[in-house]
Amino acid sequence: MHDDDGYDHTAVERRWQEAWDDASAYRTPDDVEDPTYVLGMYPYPSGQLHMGHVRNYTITDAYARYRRLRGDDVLHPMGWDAFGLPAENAAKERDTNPRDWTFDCIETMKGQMESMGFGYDWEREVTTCTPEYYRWNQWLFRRFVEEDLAERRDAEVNWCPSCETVLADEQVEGDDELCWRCGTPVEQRDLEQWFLKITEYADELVEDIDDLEGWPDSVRQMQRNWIGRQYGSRVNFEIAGYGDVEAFTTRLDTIFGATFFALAPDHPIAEDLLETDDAVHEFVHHEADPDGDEPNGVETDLTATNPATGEEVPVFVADFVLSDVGTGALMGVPGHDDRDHAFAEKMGAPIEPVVAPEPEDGGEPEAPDVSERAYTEDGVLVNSGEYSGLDSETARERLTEDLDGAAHHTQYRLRDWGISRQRYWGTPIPVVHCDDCGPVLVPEEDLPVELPEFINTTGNPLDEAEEWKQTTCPECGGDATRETDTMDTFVDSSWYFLRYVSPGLEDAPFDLERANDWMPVDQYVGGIEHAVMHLLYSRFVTKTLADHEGLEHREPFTNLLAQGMVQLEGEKMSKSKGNVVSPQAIVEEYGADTARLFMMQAAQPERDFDWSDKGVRSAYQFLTRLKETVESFASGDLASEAPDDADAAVAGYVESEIDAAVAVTTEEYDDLTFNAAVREAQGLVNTLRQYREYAAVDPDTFERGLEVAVTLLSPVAPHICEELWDELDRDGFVVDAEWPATDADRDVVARRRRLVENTREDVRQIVDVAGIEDPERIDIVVTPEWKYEAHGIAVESDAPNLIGELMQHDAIKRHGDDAASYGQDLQEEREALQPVLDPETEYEALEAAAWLVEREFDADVRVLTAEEAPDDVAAKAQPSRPAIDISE
Ligand code: ANZ
Ligand code: ZN
Repeated sequence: MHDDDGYDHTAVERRWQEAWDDASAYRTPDDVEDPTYVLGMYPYPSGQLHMGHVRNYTITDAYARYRRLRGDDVLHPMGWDAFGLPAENAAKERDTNPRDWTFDCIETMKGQMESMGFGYDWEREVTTCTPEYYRWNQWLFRRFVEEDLAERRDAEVNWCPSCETVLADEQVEGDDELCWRCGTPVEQRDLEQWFLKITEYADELVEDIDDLEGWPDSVRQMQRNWIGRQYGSRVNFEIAGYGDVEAFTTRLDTIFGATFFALAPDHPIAEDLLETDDAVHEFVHHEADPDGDEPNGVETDLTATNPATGEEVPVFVADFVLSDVGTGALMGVPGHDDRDHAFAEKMGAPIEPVVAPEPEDGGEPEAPDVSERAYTEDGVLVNSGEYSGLDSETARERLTEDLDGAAHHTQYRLRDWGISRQRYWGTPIPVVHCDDCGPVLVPEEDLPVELPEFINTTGNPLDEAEEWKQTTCPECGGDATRETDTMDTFVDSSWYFLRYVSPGLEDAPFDLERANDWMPVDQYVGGIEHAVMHLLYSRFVTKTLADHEGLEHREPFTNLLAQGMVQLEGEKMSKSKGNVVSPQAIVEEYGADTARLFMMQAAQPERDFDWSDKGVRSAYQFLTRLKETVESFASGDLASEAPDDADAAVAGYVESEIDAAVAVTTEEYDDLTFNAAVREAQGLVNTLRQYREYAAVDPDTFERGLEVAVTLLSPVAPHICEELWDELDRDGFVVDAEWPATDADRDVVARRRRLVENTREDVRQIVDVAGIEDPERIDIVVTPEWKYEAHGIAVESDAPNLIGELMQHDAIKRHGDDAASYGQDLQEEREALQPVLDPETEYEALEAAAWLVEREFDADVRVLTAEEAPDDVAAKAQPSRPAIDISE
């Protein structure tokens, strides 16, 4: 127990975790039809649940619980992204093996998840490093090869000549690119590697982003940028001795300003030149720095013919020309491209304007001054021969048609997905190499190809597992060796969400029929760091399964929430910075419910927020108060004298606040704005506490309030709510309760509350300004009916003469000068007018809230209609702004 004024959260949490467990409360039976699928990105089992995980999984858990309360079947599984380099490194350091290390980590983290009260169906747990799982990666790989969606080709890897091993990018350190183990400068080597042809789906992957309306715009944009589709043209420049050389451009309209031509350092022509040209050799091998801020290059002896002008332009080898973009060659237009401008300035190439801004009202286009900087917009062509005067768009079309060998071309930034990794702890690529037959797929009946025992070595352990490596060729039966590369772990996570549907299935990766019923994931939640690759690969694999395996869904995740970071003093919590708050310590001191409540109330889930001990304590205090409120009621402490009429009026207010709380939290939970949902539910608890202090409580109203509050808070703080549900003598678990119903409308609720708040504020002002010490009676006077009518018309109408329009209504016109002057007021405020409550609702809302004013000022409070009040008072009232009359 924490301190005197807390509660025994450890006992409460343990009790309900056991009870849920005994009842298998979170199982999703296989025969449910179409559960709401709520999924958090599965973690890498590093050994410790950190605050980022806790936030991620609390969001998911709260939403899953909310959907259950709404009556949905829910699928809410959890698993482990269990392959990966850190386990291999840890195993090497500790002289154990990655498998044992990983399973130890999983056990610890699973215990931590259980202590957080996350309601997972653990019978659907998926662990990617088990042969039962990764055999399906191998199956998938086979299917990709069979469908011609996988291919083996040369690709560069990082190579440490001293360790004689391939290094992952994260094992190459610093700008000098040194081996993490021995500090030797890393080299690049070409190795044969496997690629999945995601580029064949590039168009669909971009186009379908438009339909992902449940995703954050930022993520959609990041996906678009990553795919980087560009429409442009290919165009040929002739280079003596090499013939036509192709370049890709999005701005063929600028070709008259192409004053140089540039080749990537590994363009075939550059590679040819460096044999004989020392300067090119020096540049390519020692100076080129594609990641540098400045463009660098070297001039060659070659010239290229600009096909539009017929002029010879210099040819450079330049490091800002990327070998895997377009054709690895570009036409340089310094007048209209920033990089080309910087390069031309440095190398002394001419800079000429050939596109001018669109002239205003039919004047002549005027060439822009491009000496200092490029003009990069579209416009009207100048200095471009017969094309001068055309707009950029038209010019691109014409030039693409007219120039010899030019053609439309769509270019993508997206590259095929290289999945080969030269490491142990991953899925073995199911291929054997035979001298006679080449690379041969391991037949399906021989899957899985299991990992051999781990060997602690500097190189790839699979290379040294001699016995495992030696095998026979499935095609010719001759001697062969196994592929020693394993798969990128993004392969594991590209379809794991399908495995949860039928986790134990032995003859297929997933039950197709059930996947068709249960997919897509309705709500996916995870970190923004996975916004590009993981989501893109998952989308790609889903599309291939739709094309080749009968999956009826082409997108895996309908709604996506990218949660913000948990920070400490404005900085990301991280082990290396030593600024982590351990979830375990918080759970011990305050309990999981407090940790969860604090996280959810601190900010909207998408936002970053700062960890705050004060916030944690206040969450804990709130739960303690909630518990006290329920317990004192349940133990009969509230039984007082019978409620009188005044008490009944207060009860009426409380009833409407209960409905209001249901209406508001429902909407907030639907939007996953848990902070607002929690705020509202906490407000209800406070209202109940004020109620019991001020009035003789109606037990039915109070009990309903408690029951509702406990239900509304249960998604976020499930243990204590379960305890209090029990305390209130309710049947079953609160987890299985029914979400409270209400007819209350959110907008009406907001207007009622604004009305009450403004009125209370007005009373305070008057008391203050008039210096009233001890008000005896406060009259709140509601506006006469006709003003509502006039206000309603003013909100709706767009007639230019509002007063004229108002006077067409007899009920308004009848009030003569008053009507005209009120009409004038409305006319002046017209833009800012908001809809208001109808008169009855307004009267009722003020009447119900009168006790709040009464309590605050210790005065008699009356709510009067305009007819009941003196004319001069009633005349001051306006819709949603009652008149106030105070007597001492
Ligand atoms: C001429 C030109 C004129 C271009 C102009 C742009 C503006 P962005 O810049 O993202 O729209 N490009 C072509 N191949 C390249 C390669 N291998 N490496 C680096 N850059 C390459 O991308 C399209 C432009 O990138 C292309 O259009 C080309 O420069 C350049 F005023 O051609 B442009
Ligand atoms: Zn063979």
